Amino acid sequence: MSEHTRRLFGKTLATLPVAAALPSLSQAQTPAPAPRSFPAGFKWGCATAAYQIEGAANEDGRGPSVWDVFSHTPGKTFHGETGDVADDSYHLYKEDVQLLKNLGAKVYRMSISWSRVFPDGIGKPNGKGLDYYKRVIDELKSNGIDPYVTLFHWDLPSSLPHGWQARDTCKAFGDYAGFIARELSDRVHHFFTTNEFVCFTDLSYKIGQFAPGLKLDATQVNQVRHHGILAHGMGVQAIRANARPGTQVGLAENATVFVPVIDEPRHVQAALKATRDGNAPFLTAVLEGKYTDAYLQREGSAAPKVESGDMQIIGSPLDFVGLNVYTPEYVQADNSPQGYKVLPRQASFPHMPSPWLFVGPEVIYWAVRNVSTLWKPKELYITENGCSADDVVTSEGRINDTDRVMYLRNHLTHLQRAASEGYPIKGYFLWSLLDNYEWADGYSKRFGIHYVDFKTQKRTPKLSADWYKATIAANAVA
Ligand code: PNW
Repeated sequence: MSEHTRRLFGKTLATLPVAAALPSLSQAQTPAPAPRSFPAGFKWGCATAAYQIEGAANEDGRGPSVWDVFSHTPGKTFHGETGDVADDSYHLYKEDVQLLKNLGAKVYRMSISWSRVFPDGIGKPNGKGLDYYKRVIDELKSNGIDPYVTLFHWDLPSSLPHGWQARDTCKAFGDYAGFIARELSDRVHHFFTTNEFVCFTDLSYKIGQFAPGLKLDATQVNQVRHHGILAHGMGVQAIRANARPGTQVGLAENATVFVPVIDEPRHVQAALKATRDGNAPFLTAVLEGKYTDAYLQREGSAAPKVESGDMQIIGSPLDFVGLNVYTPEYVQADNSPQGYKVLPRQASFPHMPSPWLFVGPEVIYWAVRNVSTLWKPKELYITENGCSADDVVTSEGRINDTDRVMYLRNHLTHLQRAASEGYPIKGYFLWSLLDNYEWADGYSKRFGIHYVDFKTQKRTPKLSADWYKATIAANAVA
């Protein structure tokens, strides 16, 4: 607003008698607001991952993971920051369980550090590592919180030769998954095999932005991708073979979400086609038990080497699908052979401080709808959703993260739409319970609804924690 307008308005408003300008509040007739309610029994929780919160990198026999090696390699992470200490949740886990309890959360998505339990990835388990997870899980349960456990959230034991380039790593993952299922399925009823294929394959072996930081060619990258989904399948089978009856198994996947530019049948169809194509190496293969012809044709001689029986393992039936939802792609039907075009984002498209985190809250509705329409999963969870924000501590010690509240409120409004239309969405895990080690961004990006002072490890609820608590209490968007 111009200085002139500001002065004019400032003056006008200041000189107007308030009572004359506004009807009295008690006289105002406003319609009753419709509550944006979720189905009864909807599960509200938060998510974290081992390497991002635990710290205690060298304690009680934990072996190194590729993230220890990568973060300690100069130039790989923001200011060379590592997860050596992170949130020190290894020691402060009881405090963290209380944060969840204060929110009213009934579920918590956490991950197990593979190399804490198997320091060498395979071979002899480390009892002290396993005992830590038993302590955390028992603490959660005695506070009325159900643990949902991710087996692999990127912290691959670094002693496994050639990492995900090696087929043997899939077998090692299956053995580890079977062991955990045997040991923990008395107290854990929901397991996720892997988290976000594209991050531990493409970002790690093609772009080099994540551990182990390699830049391989297309043939090698496709093989790494194949090993990622094969490990998932072997994990599903190992859990089923070793867990107590009734144990539920799924995965947490950040499928690329295509939003139709206009909600009209031809663009909606285009979004479905793009969803299948755009996720062909990962979720499409897992839920269809095969690679699409289009993917195999596109990759040609670089297509993955598939052994007999692989696709059946990869397509092992799941009890639920977990979707990590952050950012939309916009798609438009056209007359090209593939039938659609993915539109580039304008420079002005809004994003959060993480440069990749473009904001389009309808993404969560279309994530649920596209996946449900294409593959009809029995149950769906949002296994991650949330955002970074440039949090500031006020002189009163408050963090008024209105931007994060805006982000969350809008996403949950669109998730409520999906639930009210009848899609089988069972729960929501907010990323994240607390500020933590944001991978290559180190501690420079805060995703928590609890602020962490990384010098003192003090946790402080942000405004977004108050908002989430109200939402959980009402079982409706607050
Ligand atoms: C997810 N991208 O990662 C992970 O599961 C979490 O561990 C992570 O902290 C959270 O989202 C926030 O980043 C992603 O570049 C990392 O598009 C990067 C991207 C997407 C997801």
